Amino acid sequence: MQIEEFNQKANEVIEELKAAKPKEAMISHHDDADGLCSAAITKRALEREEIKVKTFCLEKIYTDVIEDIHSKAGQTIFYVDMGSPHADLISECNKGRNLTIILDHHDPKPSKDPKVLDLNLEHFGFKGETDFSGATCCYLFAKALNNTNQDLSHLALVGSCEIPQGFQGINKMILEQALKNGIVQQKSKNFEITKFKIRLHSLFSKLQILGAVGYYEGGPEIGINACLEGLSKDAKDRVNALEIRRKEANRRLLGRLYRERLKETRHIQWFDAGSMYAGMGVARARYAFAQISVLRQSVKVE
Ligand SMILES: [Mn+2]
Repeated sequence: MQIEEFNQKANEVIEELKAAKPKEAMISHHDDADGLCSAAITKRALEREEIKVKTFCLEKIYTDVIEDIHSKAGQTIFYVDMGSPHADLISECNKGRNLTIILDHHDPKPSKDPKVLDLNLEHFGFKGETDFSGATCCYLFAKALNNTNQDLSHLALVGSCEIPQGFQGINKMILEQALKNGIVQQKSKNFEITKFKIRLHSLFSKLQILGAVGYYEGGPEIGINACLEGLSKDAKDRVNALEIRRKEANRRLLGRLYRERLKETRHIQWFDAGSMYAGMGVARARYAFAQISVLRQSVKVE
């Protein structure tokens, strides 16, 4: 079975991790809901092993950031919901200096450094577009590390809400187990996280806003905390404020778009959003493009 091959490889990685006896680890994670869930699962799992954790949110992989992270030696570094497509670059920067563990679902490049270990389930025959998310990969790693981490299964499911086809393959198994353990409950057509009384998709959409729109103002940390402790009143207020700001920026963008039309070259159509999305991280561009593609179906996103 493919999943057994994953578990075997995960156990080897866990042995390396335990042999390194790290006091602390760094988790680099993506800024969307899946990235936040991935970071939350990995953080809690490592803290349960008495490893202190620093999280580091990235909207994408920047070469100079990777070079900087790996310039030091003797660290324990995780890349979650990111890293696989850059396993070659990470290997080049690492040069055997740091134990680096990748838990991701994006199309992987091969690692060239024996200290850069990629547990992407694509290496075991699963499809990262439909069968599992970054959070699923983190969850399976966490469960292999310690079975008590099964109580984090809701986060694998929240992160997997980014998969349009729903819970399939490994995710379907995780959902069934989570229902059996009472971690989630069926509420008509939806699933609710039992201890937080919030639907999986509802937490997902709030995390999308916290991570991407709130990127420069502590949104990712608030989101990770909400994954582990539930959504506090403060976190809810923050989501609402960010959502209002995002809608306002989109409204202004659409207004200008109608007035100025898209500029066109042969292959791309583009529009300068100026500073309308200032302070929101690269999410601004994604939201802008998403809006534009609704308007103009012919526009290519990114
Ligand atoms: Mn993802």
